[in-house]
Amino acid sequence: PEKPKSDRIVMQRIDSASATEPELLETLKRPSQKSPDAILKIVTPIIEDVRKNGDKAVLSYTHKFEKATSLTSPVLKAPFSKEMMELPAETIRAIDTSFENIQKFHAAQKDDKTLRVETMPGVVCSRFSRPIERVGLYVPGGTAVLPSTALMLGVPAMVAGCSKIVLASPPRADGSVTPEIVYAAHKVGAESIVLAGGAQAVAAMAYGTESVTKVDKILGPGNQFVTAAKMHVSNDTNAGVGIDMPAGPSEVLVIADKDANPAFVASDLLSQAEHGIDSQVILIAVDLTEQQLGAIEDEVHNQAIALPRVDIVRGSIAHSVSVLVKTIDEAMRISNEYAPEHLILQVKDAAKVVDLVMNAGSVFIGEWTPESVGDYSAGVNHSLPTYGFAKQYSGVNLGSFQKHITSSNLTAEGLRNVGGAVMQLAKVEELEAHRRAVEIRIQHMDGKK
Ligand code: HSO
Ligand code: ZN
Repeated sequence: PEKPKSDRIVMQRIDSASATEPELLETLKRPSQKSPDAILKIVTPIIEDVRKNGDKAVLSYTHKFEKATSLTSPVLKAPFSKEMMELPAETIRAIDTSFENIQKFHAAQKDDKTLRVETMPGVVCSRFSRPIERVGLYVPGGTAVLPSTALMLGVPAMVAGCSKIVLASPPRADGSVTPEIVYAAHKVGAESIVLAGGAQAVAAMAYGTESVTKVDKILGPGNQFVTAAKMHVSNDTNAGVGIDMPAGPSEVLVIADKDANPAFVASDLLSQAEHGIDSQVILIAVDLTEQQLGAIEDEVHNQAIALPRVDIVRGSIAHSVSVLVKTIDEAMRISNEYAPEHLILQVKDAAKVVDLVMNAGSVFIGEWTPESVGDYSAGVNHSLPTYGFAKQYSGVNLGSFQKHITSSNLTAEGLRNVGGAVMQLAKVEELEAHRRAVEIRIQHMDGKK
């Protein structure tokens, strides 16, 4: 029997031809997050507690929030036992295949050849990269287990050559970690798994405890508490810890024209919608007839009601939108303004449209490229900028685990060539010691002692 209309899982529509620009932007607004101040009020005392009381504090939060009351240590050290990573052969194969593809793609991002430029005769500037030594990788718990996130963070860390890889993930109520995550940790050569989630896990890795290794950078997605904690510790100059990027709820923007298969389009929208009720999915329909758009909407509804996570989907579809536009240029203008974490191009000559992409975390090109291949196994990273941060941030990549160090190396001739400019600017800035550091050497060359 037909479902009553009100039960229909359908995205709100907006027609760019009749809507004003502010109206359009208003509909494309991300679902609002809790006020950062409110969240900070909750996480700050937790962070302080862990900083002061170390393991004891971490354990007490894990007992309380994860109900893992049997845990006596917040850390599982490598080597991990075989029993902890017992998995069906097909899961092992899937993790291995994904691991290899992610490894290949991130290894190709290596730039370990030193970049060397002689800017003037005798003035050589170089740049080389070094791994960040100790990294902390946060793998969220919550409504889904995410071994894929352990791979997306761990594999590039391993490829970059980070010497200490620490994973953190909230344990299950029995105190254990899902075997998939342990196996991923084992494959990337993690030294330990911190059995904690939330702000307490972030604080433990930022400051270190009796048993948790202090790290230099914390990466990985998480809820608002994790994100607030990452921001807080990265602002504490005494912690000396960096973070990857601010994180918000997940999102996808699909651009579809009349060549697109409605069932494929719907399946991509729903893959993102099932992540969480705060996820947002946007469809930009390029010059579709009422019938074509209706076909996509029917697919969204029909596929959604068959999903185990249909209730989550209902939540996210409620703040999701279909935007009707006439041309691909208009679609891309809106997409670039929205700056989606994932951009899916289900349009004619999709590969050419990539030239128009200015802001996006990762692009999925053509009808045979669902987002899920990138989420798991193609080789690209799935830890991407959300909430519009694709305008200024890149997703996690090899460079996220490296520093670039520069060097200069001058000959006497080089110093003569560039010294005049240096001395003049030092004079302008009235920094006399700077000026003399050049002058003293030039006098020395000239034999004036
Ligand atoms: N789509 C998510 C990543 C993920 N999907 C993990 C499945 N597992 C990132 O936005
Ligand atoms: Zn996903």
